[in-house]
Amino acid sequence: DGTELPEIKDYVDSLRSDKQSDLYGIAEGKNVIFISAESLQTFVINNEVNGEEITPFLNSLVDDKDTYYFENFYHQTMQGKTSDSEFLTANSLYPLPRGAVFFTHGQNDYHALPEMLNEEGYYTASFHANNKSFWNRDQMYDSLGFDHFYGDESYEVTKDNSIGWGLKDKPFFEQSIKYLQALDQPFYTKFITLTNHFPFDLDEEDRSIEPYDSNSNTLNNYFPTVRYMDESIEQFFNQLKDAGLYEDSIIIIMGDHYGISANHNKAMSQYLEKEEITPYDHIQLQRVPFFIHIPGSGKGKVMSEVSGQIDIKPTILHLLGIDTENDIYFGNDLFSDDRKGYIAQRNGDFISDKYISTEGICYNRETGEPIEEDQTITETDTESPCTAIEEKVTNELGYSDDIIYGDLFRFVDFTGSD
Ligand code: GP9
Ligand code: MN
Repeated sequence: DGTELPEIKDYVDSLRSDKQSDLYGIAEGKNVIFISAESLQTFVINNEVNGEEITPFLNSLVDDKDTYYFENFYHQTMQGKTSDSEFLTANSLYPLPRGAVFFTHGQNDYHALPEMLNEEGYYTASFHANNKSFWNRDQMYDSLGFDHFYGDESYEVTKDNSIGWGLKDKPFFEQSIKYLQALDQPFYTKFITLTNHFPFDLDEEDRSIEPYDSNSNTLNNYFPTVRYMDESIEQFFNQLKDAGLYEDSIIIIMGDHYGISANHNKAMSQYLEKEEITPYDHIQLQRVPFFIHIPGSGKGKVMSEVSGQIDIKPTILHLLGIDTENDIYFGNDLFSDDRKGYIAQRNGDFISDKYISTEGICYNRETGEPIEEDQTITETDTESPCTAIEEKVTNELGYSDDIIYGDLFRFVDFTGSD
């Protein structure tokens, strides 16, 4: 019956400040084009394979004066993979510890980003050239407030223009433009890429760089498909310019989750020239790129703050100048000075400004040294400095689960007249 709600509301209110950031409203009334980049991890950014740049276009965005790039941004997904990243992005709630919330709680009441934008006069749509019922998207998208879902039946998919999971990214973006041009503005649109998906199959003709050479074909083939996706995104930027949609839009790019699992640690350590992949390294490999591109803003920079997918909803709303005072969510506006300072992983691990906690060990985030062995930290006499954050993380994950399992938003009046 929602008796837990006041306690949860108090908690989420304590996570944020009343003061809006300097960028509040900078993109008011603009279209939002959100690109979910399949399996894109941060370790490929500004990196090379066989002496070749892997992501030349994304690298150029890192240095672009209109782009904010978050170099310490973490995915927070579990078994629901892409769908978990969609859930985090839309709701700033955590996915579930088991299964995919898209399947298990697709009919809950949510107060999601598409629905909120809808109320502000935005048209909202998702584009993804896969079967609409995959991950139960057709049902969940209704619950999240999307006006329309352009699934595989909206695309011309042939043997020639598809590989692996379906339509290749370049024809996907190419064929999407006509739909985008026809939408009422302002719009919020999400594009989910597909080619850079395990097992990273790619036609010879689409391969601009050669695979890596290690005992893992997965890692080896990852690099050419990442490059293909990079090129498809560059092409999309140009198509948006040609279509006259670029100037009035902000473009956001996010890696959805890791592409290279811990099964490939040996090859990964070879590639990264490390003796081994430690639990600390493993957490650092959960970083995925996050870009906010605001044409004409001129103030872009590399942001080093610890951040994650939980932060996307409040960040977008604040950029658009939409107040979130009565909303219930667990992230922060990434441009606010007053943030939580930690990112929770679904299994209770976390990354804070100073520490990384995983497998019960507390590491210095900067050095990667376990705290007990780190002479520079002195406040460890009685308990690990990770303990206090651990408690908050457990608490917070529990509140989020309560909301989902209890379908608690049924009982909330988000208009603020409480
Ligand atoms: C499927 C695509 C990939 O439609 O989003 O899903 P994933 O396996 O990455 O969750
Ligand atoms: Mn995915």
